[in-house]
Amino acid sequence: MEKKTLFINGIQRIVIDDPKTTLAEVLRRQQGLTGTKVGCGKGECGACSVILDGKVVRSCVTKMKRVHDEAKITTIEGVGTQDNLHPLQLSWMIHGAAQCGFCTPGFIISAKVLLEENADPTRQEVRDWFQKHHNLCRCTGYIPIINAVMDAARLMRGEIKKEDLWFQLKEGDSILGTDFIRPSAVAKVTGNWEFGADLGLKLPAGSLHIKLVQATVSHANIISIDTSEAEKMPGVVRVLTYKDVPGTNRINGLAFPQNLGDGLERPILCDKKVFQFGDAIAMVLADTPEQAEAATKFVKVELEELLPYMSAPAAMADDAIEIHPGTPNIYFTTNIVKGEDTKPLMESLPNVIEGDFYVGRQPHLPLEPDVAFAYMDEDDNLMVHSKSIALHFHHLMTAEGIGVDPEKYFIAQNPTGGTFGYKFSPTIEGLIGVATYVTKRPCYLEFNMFQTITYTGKRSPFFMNVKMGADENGILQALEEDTSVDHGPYCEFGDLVTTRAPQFISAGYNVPNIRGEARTVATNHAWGSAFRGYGSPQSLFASETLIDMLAVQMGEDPLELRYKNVYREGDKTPNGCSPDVIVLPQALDTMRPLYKEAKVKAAEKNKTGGDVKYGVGISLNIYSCGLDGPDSSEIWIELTPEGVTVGNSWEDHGQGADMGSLAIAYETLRPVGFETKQIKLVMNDMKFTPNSGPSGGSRNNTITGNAIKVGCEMLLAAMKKADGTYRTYDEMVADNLPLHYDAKWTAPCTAPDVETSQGNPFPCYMYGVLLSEVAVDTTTGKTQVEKLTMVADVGTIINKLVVDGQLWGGLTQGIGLALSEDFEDLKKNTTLTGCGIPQIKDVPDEINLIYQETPRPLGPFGATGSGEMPLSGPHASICNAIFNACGVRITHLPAYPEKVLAGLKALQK
Ligand code: MCN
Ligand code: FES
Ligand code: FES
Repeated sequence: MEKKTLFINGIQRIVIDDPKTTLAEVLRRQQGLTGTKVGCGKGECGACSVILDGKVVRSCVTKMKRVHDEAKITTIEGVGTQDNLHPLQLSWMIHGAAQCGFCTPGFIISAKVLLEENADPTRQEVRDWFQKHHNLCRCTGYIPIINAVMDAARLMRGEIKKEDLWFQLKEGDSILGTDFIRPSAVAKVTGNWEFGADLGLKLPAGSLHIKLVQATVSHANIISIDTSEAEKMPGVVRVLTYKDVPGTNRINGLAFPQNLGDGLERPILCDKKVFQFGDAIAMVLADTPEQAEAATKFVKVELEELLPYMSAPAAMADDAIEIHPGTPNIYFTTNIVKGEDTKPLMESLPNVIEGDFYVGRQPHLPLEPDVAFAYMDEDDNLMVHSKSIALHFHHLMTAEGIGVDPEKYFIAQNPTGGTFGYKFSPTIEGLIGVATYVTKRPCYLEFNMFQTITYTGKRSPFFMNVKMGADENGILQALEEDTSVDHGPYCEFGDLVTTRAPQFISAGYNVPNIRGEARTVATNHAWGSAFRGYGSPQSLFASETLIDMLAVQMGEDPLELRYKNVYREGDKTPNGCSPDVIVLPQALDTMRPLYKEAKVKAAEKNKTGGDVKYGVGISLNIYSCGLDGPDSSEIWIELTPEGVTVGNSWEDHGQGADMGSLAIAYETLRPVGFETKQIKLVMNDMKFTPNSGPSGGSRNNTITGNAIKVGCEMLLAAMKKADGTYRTYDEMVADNLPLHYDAKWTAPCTAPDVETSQGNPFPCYMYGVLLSEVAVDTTTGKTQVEKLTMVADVGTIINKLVVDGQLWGGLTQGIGLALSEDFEDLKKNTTLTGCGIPQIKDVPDEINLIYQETPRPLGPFGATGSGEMPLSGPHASICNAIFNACGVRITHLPAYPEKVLAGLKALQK
């Protein structure tokens, strides 16, 4: 141990530290300065950046022995406060640059030093700075962050004033489509938005720390588990195995009736088998995390290793054993039967094209690692706080497994640093629930980044074969498709994602006749969980690449061939229903001149010769809003002396559930004239908030938005007097009228039939057309996306800052999906960079968004969703641009440089 005097945020502090510990640990644990976040813990993400003697350092890799006596340290808490914000913090709020907010303190700290060194940076200098200082963001696509720095610099140089930038709502005016700042922004930019790990440090004394004993192989029989040595280790309170679980020890995967398994194959703690790398075998509960970690090494697990099946084709092989004995590895099948038999048609059509496509196990890579804590409350209820984005689903899926009375069990969502869908599945809830329920003590469990990457769900790889047939005019007539979905060992929502193949292969086009099959396959690779787009990025990759290939084969322009075939009045989706609105011809019309201009620009650049080839590509982007069929959401609203309180479980990944709830309530209540500050939100604690459904399927703006609207309208109806004016709170009380209203909205939809995929599953869809401009270095095979332009139609925009951010962020994840992201190699793909997360230099500074706001008949104020559409097709557009640049057709993602190089070599032969 050593004693130092440090000046932290200008205040002299005596610090006693272990020189081997990190600055992040000292700041967070010893100083309580939890504004500094720890993401990767390995110097890769910059979330933990602080200023040490005038320089930006990553505190998670800065050992205290490098922090000298009298060092000056600035953390986010020292940059500005809620009442005295630094221009960077102001500008971050103004630009919506904090979505989940996990990267925000690190970025602001980093930018502060940049502006101290260079008061007037160019955009490129800002980008270079963040690249050099390893600042990563998974939510925003970096654009609003650069915008925020540029405007902060102008504010600091005195060229503009806050009032020039800050959107001020004139109370009573419509809030729709404005840059109103989300309620959580100020806490995020000041470091006061407390994530699970921050709250975990503030749990009461006597709380237990959990560390897991995890499988390091992918498939094995468990012979024995011996915890006796571990139990004797210092500080250890309990070592729990499956034998200690009071309940069934099974996660309920909510299997479809047609699923050949019972959906109960996933254990909370492994009992008979290990099904994948990272499976939890035992939990060590100790007084400190270090003691728990040390004891995990003393749990002896004897295994009989089995051959792992690491892909769908491997698990489908004739000689493959059943991963879950008694359930075939192919455990769910769905078909599509639309129109006439396609076989004779295909034979008669003049333009037929076929291809095999693969979209892999894209990792979600939120910067916040998975984390949860739990406690028994004063009424003996089990209270779990996690990153859940599906509170009521997770309750249903884990109560029996834990063995807790469902009436005495509640889940709340902590402020969450991004999930991108992985938290649609329970990850940690069963484990923390068991630990707390058994010990009756508060328990805390955090994963590090390695565990988060290797032991949470991933995008389900789709292996697709698709054949498309068009008549002599290029009008699509027939489609045949075959899809195998690798869903890892656990079935939850695997059947559902499989239905997305028939729903989204060829989405956007009127194809009158379709036949095909899709199946879900159990494997021993990472279990499949929802990932933004949920099956549409896989499906659209096949159809958006194939239509490009068809255009080339027919000598047609790819945009024009699409134009001929996109939905028009009277056309039907692959599900056989009418599209909600017709918007794609208009979007393509808007795109056409930009596309032509981009083609001319690329041709000009290519004329100069050289190793770098330039190209442009197009894709449709489409996704649905809602869970298939009569999806519903419940909310409540209450009139209070101060205004109204709205309660819902619109879980917030970081997308802006607070903003959506506030805006829709404010807008509906405008006849009464509540100010925004009179609308209080109570969100995401199922003890107090009703079942609004999960934050998946881009459903909440539509489904929960409608429920909020219905609730507000019920209140308005009650408040309305005969003369058309509205009762006050006091008048409502005097007239003995109810103040509290429970509301529900249900989509008027029917789930598709599993045998035919025909139905009308969704109330609305989101549409976009994306133009990608790329440069391919033919000596290295490396692709750089130089510019993206999207014409987007998400209906009426509820909040412009939020929607811009959703699109920029989603498109950037599409760049990752196209070029670099994967979780395949269990040795290499285990860090953020090892998984290919896009850094600022991988993302173009020009991502232009053009909106077409076609009102949706079933959306609140005509809005639909926005979250997932931007990740449905960008990889297809980028790969089409690679083909346009250099002739290499990428059909199996990612388009790693070596793959492009191999393609170039093959072309030369
Ligand atoms: N919105 C709007 N106007 C519209 C449409 C949407 O202002 N016309 C706003 C909504 O109010 C909401 C946001 O856009 O704040 C997204 O709305 P919606 O598409 O309905 O999606 P959900 O709120 O249900 O959020 C889930 C969606 C999904 S499924 C994933 S995955 C996802 C996403 O949102 N993960 C995210 N966006 C994310 N953004 C961040 N930063 N982090 C994630 O993990
Ligand atoms: Fe320190 Fe990622 S760089 S947490
Ligand atoms: Fe940057 Fe979420 S806002 S990681």
